[in-house]
Amino acid sequence: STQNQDITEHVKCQENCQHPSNVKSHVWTFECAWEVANKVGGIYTVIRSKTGLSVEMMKNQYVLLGPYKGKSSREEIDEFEFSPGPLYDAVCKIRDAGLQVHTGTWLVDGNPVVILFDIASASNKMNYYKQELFEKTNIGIPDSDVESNDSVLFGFMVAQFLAEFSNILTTIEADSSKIVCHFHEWLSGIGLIMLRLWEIKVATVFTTHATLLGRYLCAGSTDFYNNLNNFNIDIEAGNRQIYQRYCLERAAAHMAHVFTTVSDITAMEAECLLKRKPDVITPNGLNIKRFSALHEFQNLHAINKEKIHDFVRGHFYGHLDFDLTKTLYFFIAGRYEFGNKGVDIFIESLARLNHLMKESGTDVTVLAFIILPAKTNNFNVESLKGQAVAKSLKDTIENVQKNIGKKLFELCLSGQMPESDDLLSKDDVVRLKRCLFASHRSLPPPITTHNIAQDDTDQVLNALRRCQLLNNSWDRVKVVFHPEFLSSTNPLFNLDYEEFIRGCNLGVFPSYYEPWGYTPAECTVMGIPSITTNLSGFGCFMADHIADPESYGIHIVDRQNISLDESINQLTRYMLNFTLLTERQRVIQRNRTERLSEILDWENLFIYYKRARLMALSTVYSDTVLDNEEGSSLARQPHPVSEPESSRPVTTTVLGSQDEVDNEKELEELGNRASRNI
Ligand code: 1S3
Repeated sequence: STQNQDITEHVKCQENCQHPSNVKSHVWTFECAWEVANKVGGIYTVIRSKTGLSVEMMKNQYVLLGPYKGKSSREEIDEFEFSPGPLYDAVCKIRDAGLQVHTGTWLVDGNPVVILFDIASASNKMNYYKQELFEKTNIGIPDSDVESNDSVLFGFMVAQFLAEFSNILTTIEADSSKIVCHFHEWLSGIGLIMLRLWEIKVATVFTTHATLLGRYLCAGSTDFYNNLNNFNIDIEAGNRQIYQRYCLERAAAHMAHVFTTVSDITAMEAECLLKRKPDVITPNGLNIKRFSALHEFQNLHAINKEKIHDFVRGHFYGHLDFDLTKTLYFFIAGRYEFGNKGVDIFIESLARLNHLMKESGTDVTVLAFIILPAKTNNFNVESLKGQAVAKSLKDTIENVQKNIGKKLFELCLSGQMPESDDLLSKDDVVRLKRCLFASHRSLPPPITTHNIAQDDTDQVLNALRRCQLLNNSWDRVKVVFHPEFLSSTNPLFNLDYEEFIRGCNLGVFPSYYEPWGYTPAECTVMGIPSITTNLSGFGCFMADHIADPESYGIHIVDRQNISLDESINQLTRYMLNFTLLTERQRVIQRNRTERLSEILDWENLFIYYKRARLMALSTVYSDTVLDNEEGSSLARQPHPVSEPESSRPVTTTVLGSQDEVDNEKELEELGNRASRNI
C-alpha cells in the first residue's frame, strides 16, 4: 500500500534519519519481545495486531526488537540495510562488536521497522554476560536452562544496541529526542535490567502477560486465588526449578519505570507474587476490520459452517445419523494447558450436556471440537480414510448426475418422456453400490484426528474416555480432538483458524488461569458468542464494560465464588441454553456479539499503552507532559437496544432490527425456561 511504501521510504531516507528535526515526533519508541516476528503464543498477537496503528501514530520512530530465527524470520521480514542515520549507526556499532543483527521491515500491517538479533552470534560472550549479570544482580543462570540462556544473549544484545543508540543521539547536535522501550515478558527482561544497571537514559516499560509462578502454581492442584497472599514464593519457585527465571521477572518488574499487566486479575497476582503493583493495566486489543455490510459476517458464518459440514460428512461417514442442519459446532482452542485453560471442566460439562440432551429427546446434535496442539505422529488413517470415502462418493454421484442429465436431454430431444428406470444405468448402480458398501463401518468415528504420541496418558483422550464421550450413535454430544492448530493447508478441514471460528456456533473457554484470553475476544469480533470465566482477564473486562454481557452472547462462568461442581453445572446450563435457541435467535445473538467489537479495538485500547509510555518518559525526561485525560476509563456498553431499521436490503437469513425487538422477550423467556430445565 501507499502507506507501507511511505514508511519504507522514511526508513531509507537519509535526510530524515540524519536530521531528527525533520521528523514530527521526538520520541523514539522501541518495543521488545521474544515474539516479535516470531509466532509462539499470545504476545505475538498483542504486538502484531497493533502494528498498523503503531506505525500510523509513530511512523518510522517506532521500532520493534526481536530474536532472529533463521528461515522463519526470513519469511516474516523484508530485510534491507537502513540508510545512514542513528538507527543505522547503532546497528553498525554492535556489528563492529561482532554481533549479528538483521534489519528491515516486518511484513505485517503498517510494515514496522524491525531489528532482529541473532543470539547465536553472541554465544561466545555468554559467560561474560552471565558473570556481569551475577555480579550486578546476584542472579545466577544455570547452563541447563536453555530459555534463560537465550534470554541472557537476547537481553544483552538489545541493551547494547539501545545504549549505542542513546549515545549516538546525544552526540547529534541540537537533538532533544527521547527514547522509550517497552519490554514484554521475562524473556526480554534482561534488556531492561541491563539498561537500568548501566544507567542508560532510556525510559522503560515492562509488561507481564502472566506471571511465571502463577502459571506453574495454577497448573498444579493448588487453590491459587484463595492463597495468593500465603505462598512462600522463593520456595515455590525453587521447587519448580524456575527460581532464576522468577528472579529475572521480578527484577524486570521492579526496575522498570512503569510496570503494567493485561488485566486486573493478573495485577492482583503480580502484586502478590512479584511484589509490585502494576502502574497501568494495558488490556489487549485487536485490529478490527468491520465489514461495511452489516450482514457480511453472518454470510461468512454460513459459508464456513458449510465447510465444517464437509469435514463432518467425511469424519462421521457410516454414522451420519444426525441432521447437519440441526447440528451446532462448539469449540475450545489454545495452549495445551489442561486445567489452566479449563479443558477439564469443558469435557465434564459436555458429558453432563450429553446426558441432559439425551434425556430431553432433542433432535439437536452438538459437535465439540477440541483444538489444542499436542505431540502426534501425524493424522490417523481413519480420519484420512473418512475424507477420501466422502470425496469418492461425491465424485461418483457427480458423474452419475452428469450421465442422468445427458440421458434426460437426449430423451427429451427425441420427444420421449423419460421413465425413472431409464435413468440409472447398471454401471451407475454398481458404482453407487460400491461406494455405499465402502462407507459402512462398525466402529464409531474416532474421537481424535491424529495419532497422539502419548495416547495412553493424554489428558484430553483420557477425560473423553472416562466421560464416555466416544461418538456413539446414541450420543447427542459428539467430539473431535484435533491436536494441531488449523491452517489452510490442513488436509481434513479446508479452513484456516479464522474461517473455522467463523463457521462455529459457540466458543467455550472456561479457563482457570487466563491473564487475558484472546480466544473469546477473537470470537467476539467475528460475531461468534462465547463462554469465558470470571478468572480470565477478558471475562472480567467484559463484565466491567458491558451492563449485561449475556445478552450480547458473552457468558461468564463463575469460577471464583462457587464450588467446582456448581461451575461445571453453570457451564453445562449455558451450553444447554444455547442448544435451545432457534436459528433466528442465534442470528440475533451473533449480531449483538459483533456489536461489541469496538470495545476490543486497539483504536480504543491503545490509550493505555500510550499512558504507560508517557508515564515512563515523564520519570526520565522532566519536560514530558503527562496528559491526565489519556488512559481514562472506557464508556460502559449498555443493555442491548435494537438498532434503527436499516435501509439496506436484508438477506433472507439475516434478521433486521425489528425482528430483534420482537425477539428480545422471546430470548429472555427461553433462557429462563432452560435454566428451569437443568
Ligand atoms: C498469555 O498467553 P497465554 O495463553 O500463555 O498472554 C496472552 C497475551 O497477553 C494472554 O491473552 C493470555 O491469557 C496469557 O496466557
